[in-house]
Amino acid sequence: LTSERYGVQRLPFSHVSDSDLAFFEHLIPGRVITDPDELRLFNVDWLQSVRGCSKMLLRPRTAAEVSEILRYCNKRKLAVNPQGGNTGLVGGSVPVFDEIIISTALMNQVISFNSVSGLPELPEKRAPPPAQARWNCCGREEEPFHQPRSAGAAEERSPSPSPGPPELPQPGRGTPAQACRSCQGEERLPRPSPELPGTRAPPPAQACQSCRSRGKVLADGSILNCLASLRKDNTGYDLKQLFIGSEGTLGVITAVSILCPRKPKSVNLVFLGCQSFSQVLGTFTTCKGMLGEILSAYEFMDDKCMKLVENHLKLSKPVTGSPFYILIETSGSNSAHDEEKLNNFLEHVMASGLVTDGTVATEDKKIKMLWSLRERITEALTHDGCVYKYDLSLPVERLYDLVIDTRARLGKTAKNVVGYGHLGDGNLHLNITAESYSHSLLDAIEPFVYEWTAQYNGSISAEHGLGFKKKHYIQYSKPQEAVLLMQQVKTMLDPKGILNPYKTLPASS
Ligand code: 2HG
Ligand code: ZN
Repeated sequence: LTSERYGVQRLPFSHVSDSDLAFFEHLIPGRVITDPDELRLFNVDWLQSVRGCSKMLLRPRTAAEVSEILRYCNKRKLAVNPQGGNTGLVGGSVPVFDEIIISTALMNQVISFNSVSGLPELPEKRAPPPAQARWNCCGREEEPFHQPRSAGAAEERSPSPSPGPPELPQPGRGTPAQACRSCQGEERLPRPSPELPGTRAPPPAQACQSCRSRGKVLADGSILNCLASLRKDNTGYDLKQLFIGSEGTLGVITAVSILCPRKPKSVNLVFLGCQSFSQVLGTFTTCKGMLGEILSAYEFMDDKCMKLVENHLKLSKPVTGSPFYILIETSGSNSAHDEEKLNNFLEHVMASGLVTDGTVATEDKKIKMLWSLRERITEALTHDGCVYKYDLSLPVERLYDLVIDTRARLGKTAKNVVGYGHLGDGNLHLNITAESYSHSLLDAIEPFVYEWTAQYNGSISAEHGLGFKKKHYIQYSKPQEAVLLMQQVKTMLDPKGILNPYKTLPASS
């Protein structure tokens, strides 16, 4: 159990009683789960690294039901754990103790889509007003998760999600945590515009424009509807942004809308090998200069993580013998133009010695195969033992130094220390594996990694959030005044602290 491993004390919330059960069964008949076998899956995170002991899972379908649930829980002082796809990587998506899990899995309907604006329509125009999640563009063809296929996809809207495991936006805590990761630079968003640094993620400012969480239910059950289907709306404070990234600690998001760019007509992918990290950086600079407006992803991987993908998942890479690999994606509307640009770029980087070897993919099948080498690293890591994950924002020129220093510091106490990530965003995924969990290994890694990051004014969580595992380290990335303000906001919106307790913020003193 998480609470035992990390020595956490349960806060004085009420325990679920028979009359609570009767209330919920009356409210959402057939959608209250208490069977321990069924609950097991929802109590454990995707990485199987944290585990709670909730005895009840609720599956609302509408914002009105979520509202009734929260109103009741708030009155009774019952703690809740809003859960989206349960794909978080920092222990935020599962209960720590016996919090009631509110799953948004059934709130997965696409409500509407406006093919002219690329925006969803306001549900108020429809009767009765639906209170569901609104998806417009998520989901590449092969997306393995249970996201609804979007109206946007049908309309040839841009598929968005890119590298990495789960963590697709899903309302619930989800949106706060997961979609929100997306909104703040995570990679699974539609790419709204060119001149994109390095991943399929829009730069934060644009990303925030792309994801609009619309319906939220607050701790006391009140429903907050903010306009979401407008491109521009600068009226008052941007409340939606407050909820994005709040990991279900401020409210439950019941509907989201995501701006959908059109699906690009021409997509190319190249997989390259480099002899050093400085060549990876040199290639990146050249790439921005030569591919400019059609560059849609720039990912890097070290050879150690590629080995894990090969050994554990039996995937083979088309280029071998390099300590670093790069994936570059272009997306545009004219294949002849894009291919010409790409060929010029490739000739240049090969001739200048920045890149030693490479392969190009223009067909879907090969593109998917190449992407899987990058997207399945997280999965490969889970087969390597116990994984310690770090998701850092760093000045791009220092990015890989942290991997080297961590490797040197841990020596043989770690099985593998690997680095990969969204180089264009300055986002490193540092992962350390060991045969089993060990407190002493954790002590050797933390706070070392956080101190290292803070000395370069980096962020200790670029896209994954703080959840349960990182909340005590927020001060490495935020000043005390900011943390205090966040705590005050939390207290104002959730005075009894029932929403996803033990997560995101350290307890206020
Ligand atoms: C990715 O980019 C995800 O693949 C997961 O953000 C990163 O597993 C990780 O560390
Ligand atoms: Zn990532």
